[in-house]
Amino acid sequence: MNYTDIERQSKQVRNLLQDVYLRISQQSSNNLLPTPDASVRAAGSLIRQEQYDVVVCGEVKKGKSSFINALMGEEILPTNTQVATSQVCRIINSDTEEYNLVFTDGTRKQISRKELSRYGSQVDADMYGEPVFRNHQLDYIEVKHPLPNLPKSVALVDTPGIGAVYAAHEQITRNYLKKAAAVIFIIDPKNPIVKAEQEFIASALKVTKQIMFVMTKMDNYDEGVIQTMISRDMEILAPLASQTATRRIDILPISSTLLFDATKEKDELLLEMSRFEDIKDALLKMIYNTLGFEINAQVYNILNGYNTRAMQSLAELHTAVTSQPAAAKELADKKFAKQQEFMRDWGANGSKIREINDAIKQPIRGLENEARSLFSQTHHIYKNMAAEIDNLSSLDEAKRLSNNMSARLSDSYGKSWKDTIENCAEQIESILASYNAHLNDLDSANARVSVDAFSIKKSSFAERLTSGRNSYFTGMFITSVFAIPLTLVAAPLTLAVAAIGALLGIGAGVMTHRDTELKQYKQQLKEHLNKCFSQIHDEFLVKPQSDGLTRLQETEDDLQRNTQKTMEQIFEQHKANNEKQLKLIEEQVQADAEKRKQKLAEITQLQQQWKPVVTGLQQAKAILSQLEQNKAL
Ligand SMILES: Nc1nc2c(ncn2[C@@H]2O[C@H](COP(=O)(O)OP(=O)(O)OP(=O)(O)O)[C@@H](O)[C@H]2O)c(=O)[nH]1
Ligand SMILES: [Mg+2]
Repeated sequence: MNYTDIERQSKQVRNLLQDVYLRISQQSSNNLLPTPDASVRAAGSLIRQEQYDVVVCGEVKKGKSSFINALMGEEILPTNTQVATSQVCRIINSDTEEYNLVFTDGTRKQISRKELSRYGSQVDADMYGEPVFRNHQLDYIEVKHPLPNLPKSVALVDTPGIGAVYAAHEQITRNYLKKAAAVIFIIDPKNPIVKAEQEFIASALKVTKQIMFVMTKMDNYDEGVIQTMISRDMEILAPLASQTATRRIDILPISSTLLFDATKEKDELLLEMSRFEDIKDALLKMIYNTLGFEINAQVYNILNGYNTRAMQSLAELHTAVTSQPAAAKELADKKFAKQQEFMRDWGANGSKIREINDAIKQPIRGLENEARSLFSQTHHIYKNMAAEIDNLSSLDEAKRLSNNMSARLSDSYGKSWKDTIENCAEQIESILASYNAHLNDLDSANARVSVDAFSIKKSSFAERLTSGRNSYFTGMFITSVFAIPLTLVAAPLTLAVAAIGALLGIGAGVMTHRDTELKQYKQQLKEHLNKCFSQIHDEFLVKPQSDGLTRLQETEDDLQRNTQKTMEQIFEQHKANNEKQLKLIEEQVQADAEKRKQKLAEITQLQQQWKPVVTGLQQAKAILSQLEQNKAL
């Protein structure tokens, strides 16, 4: 299937699902229907999302930034023969040009194109010192610029190279990777793929199955060399093939240098020589597979799940209204028994709740281990700073470091601490998400009434979609579903980060004796580093706060409490929906003929109104089936 077909179909499914979502949300307060849960709202925001990130990654110096520049036809992103990219740059396909720093708290600051390298280039950082943001943490740099070959719904993301030179770079990239809808992995013909690259690719595949491989710098090598290297790399990557969406590993060669000139000059011959056409085809196919299939399928599953529950509720009520009072009573009794069973298993102290509480212990333990490693002298933040002090070669450098060391340490520890908490929260959220999904299934199973003719039965297709769901989307979906653990955790986090700043005495002149020898300077810097370190260590791991707990314990406590609260909310919502349905049926046992007639009219009318939801879902499913069948083509 060619990508224009995929594009057309993916738009069709998206429109259908947007319409279905709209209809469901219009009925969301209808008393005859179950209240849609948070996952339905999450599906709504997923289907309305305008932009999805295609993340470009690879080892240092393979040509990631050059490839993106070539797509833009302009030298926008910093490139160099030395390590160039130090921050994530998110390129939004836009008709107008604009450059912004985006901070983790969502605030942003516009910068000029010239300033881009000051904030995003390691070469500049090494020369002028790392940029320091007081009270802010840089999340990424946003570049708005035309990307003539790509759809508007795609943001291309340039990342710092993986590899051991700058440990912080790999962390930045790994963090951003979690948001990837698809990945372009850049390699070059110089050496075969190394172990670190294989490991990175394996972890990328856990985020998304949508991955493609591009080999840059082909203008520097003979065709024979390129083909040999491609075969060699394909051999190395072969064990990972089954985990990709296409179940194949293809490596496509390109010359970014030629593509750059081709885009800039709009030169067809150069374009052909750059070999971009093959890449463009594969890239667009991957993008539309992601947008058309993966994302839509995710949304379809959630909306279809709600539709099934709604239809079953209506069918059950229909039975209660049209059957004899005795039969209706039997139905009500059965439903009541199910409800009791549900309360026993899932209510406070129920066996299921105990299971979840046990499952949650593991990420909490992980948080503890990570915190202990972060606040230790073997962590790269401490080790790198100590090495930087050792390597200082002039008084000027030493002074510069004394000026920004505290702020940089505060930034690094703050960021890593935030990552640690977020990692833990993500794991808990995914446990809670499966809990919620399980309860949704249980609700449907509770309604053991023959399902109305126009409801979609759960098919093996739907099951396949669910099991194929990748963790990134689940992650995104659960973040919006269970926002509570994250928001409440944010409070001790901000405090903690502010505390780091205060402890490190930002602004307090560390170096006062301007004429002291470099050696003495170094010693003072080391002492300061050690003092800062032990204070941070004690603050988080040793010193009790006003509530008698350390900051780490407070955080664990918060996470546990919020998890509990979220579980209660999920439970209450399901309980309320069950009770609502039970009440509706019980009313019918008591109701006289006239009231029942009215109710029947109401139900029939709603079933009529609901039909477009069902047909919309059916049509979406038919197109999704086709998209799925053609995925590997
Ligand atoms: N001849 C040739 N040189 C290339 C090509 N792509 C990249 N380069 C060169 O390779 C070097 C590294 O390119 P970058 O784009 O900075 O690589 P990167 O992967 O972004 O590097 P980091 O951000 O530091 O990890 C630069 O000197 C580029 O000019 C290409 O297709 N052909
Ligand atoms: Mg780069």
